[in-house]
Amino acid sequence: MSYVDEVLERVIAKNPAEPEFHQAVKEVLESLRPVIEANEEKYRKEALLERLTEPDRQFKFRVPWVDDKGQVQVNTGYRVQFNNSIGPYKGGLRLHPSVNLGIIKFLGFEQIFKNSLTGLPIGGGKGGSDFDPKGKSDREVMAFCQSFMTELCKYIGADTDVPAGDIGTGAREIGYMFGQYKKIKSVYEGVLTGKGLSYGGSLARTEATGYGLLYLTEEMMKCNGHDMKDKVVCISGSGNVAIYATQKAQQLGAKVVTVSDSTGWVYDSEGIDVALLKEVKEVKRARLTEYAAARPSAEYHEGRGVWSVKCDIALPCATQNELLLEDAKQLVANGCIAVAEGANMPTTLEATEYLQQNKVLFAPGKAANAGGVATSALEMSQNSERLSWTFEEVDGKLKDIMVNIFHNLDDAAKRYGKEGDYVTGANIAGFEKVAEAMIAQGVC
Ligand code: NDP
Ligand code: 2IT
Repeated sequence: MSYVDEVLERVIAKNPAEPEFHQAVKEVLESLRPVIEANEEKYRKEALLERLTEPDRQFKFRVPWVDDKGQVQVNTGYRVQFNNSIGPYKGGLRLHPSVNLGIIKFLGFEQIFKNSLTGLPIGGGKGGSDFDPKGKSDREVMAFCQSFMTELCKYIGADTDVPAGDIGTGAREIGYMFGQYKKIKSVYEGVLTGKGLSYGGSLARTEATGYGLLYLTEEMMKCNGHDMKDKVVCISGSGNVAIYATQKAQQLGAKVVTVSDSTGWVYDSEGIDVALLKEVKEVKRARLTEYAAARPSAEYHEGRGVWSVKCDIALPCATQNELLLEDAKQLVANGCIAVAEGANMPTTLEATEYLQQNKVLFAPGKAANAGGVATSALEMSQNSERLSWTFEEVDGKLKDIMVNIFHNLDDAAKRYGKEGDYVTGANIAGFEKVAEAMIAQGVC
């Protein structure tokens, strides 16, 4: 049996009931086959893939907090420190009722390669909880965040492990967590990124994932003979990534006609009104029905359906496995040119394969959404030198990083005879640096 197949079998057997983790490992290892085969003896002897697929360590802990009625609630917290061979663990904290260990492991595993692709010194980690911030008062969210950080603070630090936002964790949650870390540890350090601007946050971090997604998409389009002007774009999600992807797509001359949330989606024939979307989602924390009610050109639909709308570019920006094979078929039938993943693993393996077979340009999340964590690393740099850079400076660096990522994965794909296969390119380019560092550092 090939080394890749052996390790895949072992991962599935050792990590039962973690389908998202299996899916993420399968995608990476399958596309690394040419590199692994070229170095099989060495990598086997080093047990490189066994080490890469086993987290350095993982924490699971109780998070008790008191709700507004005086009732004690209990959630489960997680932090998986996956691989720190190229820098301190870095990755977000997801707060969503669906969170379990397998989901955090898939996200942490993806983060290793994503962070490597940024070219910055950051390792891979991820955390979160099954706490649902939706419908909770600010006080309840604060109570949860303080309890969560009371335990998490034992394992993190500015040079050890630096968490940030993800689904359900935005500026409010990061603020409460930072306050609690500082209170317990008595250290003022850049232990979290995505902080508010008044206490060490970086300009452009809020926009970074969505903006970065468009910088990479624009470069991919350009290198394949297309531009962004007047392109019709379908976006899913209506959170941090979706909002700023919409904004940048419009700045580049495209027209974004959809956004969605977990209950429904909006089609806006005039193009999404970003100011209204921000008001509904960032200020009121309301449902998309409120957007549709305030906008005559918008239709609201219950359930899923974003990928049925005819578009040139599709940008899934909500969550994992939200773009299925049937959606991929619909996109191809509608003449879609490009799909770029703002979310982590939003496209299933079958859907990705179908899109690639049908010549749709496909940018995987670990490359396309790396702008968020890259700008987090820029926030860490600013915290270390106790300075803050201008919006233009950070945004300029972000754009350079995203353009570089695209060319690195394009070159890696070409080196292995897989021109245009950006999934393979991203996995190879991300893996090479981590593998080299792991081998150089010996058995650890
Ligand atoms: P937010 O919490 O700000 O927004 C998430 C959006 O996705 C909301 O519109 C939410 O709808 C929707 N959503 C979440 N879960 C589901 C679900 N199970 N089914 C349907 N819709 C869902 O998160 P972000 O925008 O930060 O994150 C979106 C994606 O981007 C995630 O995959 C995340 O891992 C990834 N990402 C985020 C980065 C960042 O910097 N924030 C960086 C890189 C990747 P509702 O409000 O109804 O729940
Ligand atoms: O998935 C991701 O890259 C993030 N949620 C951002 C992580 C970070 O450390 O900024």
